Amino acid sequence: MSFRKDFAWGEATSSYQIEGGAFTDGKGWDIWDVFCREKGKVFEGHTGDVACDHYYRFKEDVALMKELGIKAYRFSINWSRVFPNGYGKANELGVKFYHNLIDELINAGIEPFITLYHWELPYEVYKKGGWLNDEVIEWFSDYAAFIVKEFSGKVTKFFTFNEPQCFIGLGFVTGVHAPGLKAPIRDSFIMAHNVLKSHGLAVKKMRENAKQDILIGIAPTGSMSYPDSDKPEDIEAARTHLMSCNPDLSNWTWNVTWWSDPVILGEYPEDGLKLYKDYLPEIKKDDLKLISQPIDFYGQNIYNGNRIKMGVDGKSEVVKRYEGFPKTALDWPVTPECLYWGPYFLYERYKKPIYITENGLSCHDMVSSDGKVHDPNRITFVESYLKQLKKASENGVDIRGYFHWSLMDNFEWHSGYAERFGMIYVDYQTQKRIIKDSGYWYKNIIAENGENL
Ligand code: IFM
Repeated sequence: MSFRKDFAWGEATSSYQIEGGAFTDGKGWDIWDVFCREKGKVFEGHTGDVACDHYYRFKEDVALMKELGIKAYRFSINWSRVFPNGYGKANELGVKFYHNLIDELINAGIEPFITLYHWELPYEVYKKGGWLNDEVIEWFSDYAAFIVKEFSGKVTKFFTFNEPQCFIGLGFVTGVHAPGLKAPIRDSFIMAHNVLKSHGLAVKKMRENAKQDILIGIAPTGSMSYPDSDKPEDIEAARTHLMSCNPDLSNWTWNVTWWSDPVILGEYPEDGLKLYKDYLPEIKKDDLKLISQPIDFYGQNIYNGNRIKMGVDGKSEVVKRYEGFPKTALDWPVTPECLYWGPYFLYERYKKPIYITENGLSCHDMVSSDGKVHDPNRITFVESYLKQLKKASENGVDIRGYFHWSLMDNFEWHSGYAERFGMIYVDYQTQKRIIKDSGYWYKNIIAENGENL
């Protein structure tokens, strides 16, 4: 089968990156509101205060999605818009905003996919210790239960966390993202364990509170590994490389298995337990039982990967990229093969239906003299990646959907508005939107269900 008939052709965004309305209608501060106000943390002092002004322009944005024929939209809810303190009394106006957005999507024939956490930790929760404080497990799962109680009459697909690798790694290990800390390594492992326990308890409470059957997943990220050739030893080397824990403690969060094995297989990977043993908190049997609450699908954000071959010493070896290797505006390598081999290896290990929850690139887009935005590099990139995904689907990997990152240009974290990832161009001075060439191209792919790839 190429792509399923009900394939979720999607676009993705996140709340802080597009909404704006940062201090509107009772929203509480989140850690990004605070971080952006620290000198020198974000490119040229940019903030998400206004971003794409989506809080006020969501109707126009949904209309644009409809024009593009988008079938599914993955967006995140800002925890601190719903619970300004992280727990306690919900903020009715914040909840209403998401109801309005969801109703607009459904009326436009677009299926909403909700992500509960795309990095907007309420500042009040952070002040109480954030992910280091065990109480966060109750607070997050209560928030998750509330969201499901509120929206599960209309929405059936939910993701708990987006990219725990990033929000723990960049936020608390290297400190380039909010809250900008370089915590002791031991603390980062406590936080990671609490994130996973929060996921598990959230899944449990979400099911208990759902008004109809809902489907739940998680959306981690990571660099994929793909073989240098079709030789079985290279394939095995790539598999091992992808499924190994990162020995570099200064960057340890960048791996697949430390996060996904406990969630799906109910245990931490053995190599990680050995590598990280001096830094781990107590891991109880009951913790793993909680973390591995059954989920329905597996999300994976995939942007690039490494070519791997079997070394002469019988170990996986990264093949050096040739001079002039294709790269995006952010200098990320262009490696379409990762959208075949990534899902292939992940499906083999976790045996769950897969959604590609993010994939895309930043380009140096600008408005041309004809008033249009021509972005041939984005078309080339997405086309080559989708071809690989199609091949994976044809070879039996259960791929349910693809969410391009991103619907529109937005606040790219510490790079501010300097990077453009959207299929829709945003002029931040006027908030005018222009559909880029890639948007029209994607429309065509969607209309043909990818048969024209
Ligand atoms: O913009 C981010 C997104 O928030 C998380 N995944 C990667 C994207 C591009 O950097």
